[in-house]
Amino acid sequence: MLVAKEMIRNILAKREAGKEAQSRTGKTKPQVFADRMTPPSRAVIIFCKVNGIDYTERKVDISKREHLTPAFAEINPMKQLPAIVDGNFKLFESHSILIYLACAFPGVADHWYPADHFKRSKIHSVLYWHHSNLCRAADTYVTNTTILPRLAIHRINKQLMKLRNFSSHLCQR
Ligand SMILES: N[C@@H](CCC(=O)N[C@@H](CS)C(=O)NCC(=O)O)C(=O)O
Repeated sequence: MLVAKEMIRNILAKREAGKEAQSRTGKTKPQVFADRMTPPSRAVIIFCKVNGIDYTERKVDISKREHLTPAFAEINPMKQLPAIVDGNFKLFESHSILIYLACAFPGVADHWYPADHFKRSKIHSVLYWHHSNLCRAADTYVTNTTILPRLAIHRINKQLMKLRNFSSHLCQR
């Protein structure tokens, strides 16, 4: 319990230091286009919060397919979340965004994206591994256990509705 409190205190202190550095250096406030339902959006938001990056969150509701609108395609032509706009600079892909934030914002501690190229390569290897392995495996799991079964139920209900309409039509004859 004490350890947890100490960790929270440290995180809050770093957040404050980050915000202070951002305002002192006049660094712009990035806009984060995200839907918290999606893991890479959460990664970017958590990174901003932990490092005290002052940002504006722009919700793009993936369940309403807002990421497929022409307006969002102006932000990310790949029509995926997350994406950021910092001044007139636009960026998509969560790992690239995390690296950009670590480099561009003054309050981010070196350990997130170390200047030392040996240490930095270790960060790259974990990021690449994450996209090619953990991310893909988690995506397959969610698709098979949540998305596809829901789609299947929706289809079954649609067919049942057709059958019901047809049978009531038969009864009227
Ligand atoms: N590798 C990308 C993955 C982006 C991605 O696939 N985002 C999903 C949400 S988790 C999305 O926008 N899906 C909507 C679509 O592809 O139509 C990243 O890390 O940013």
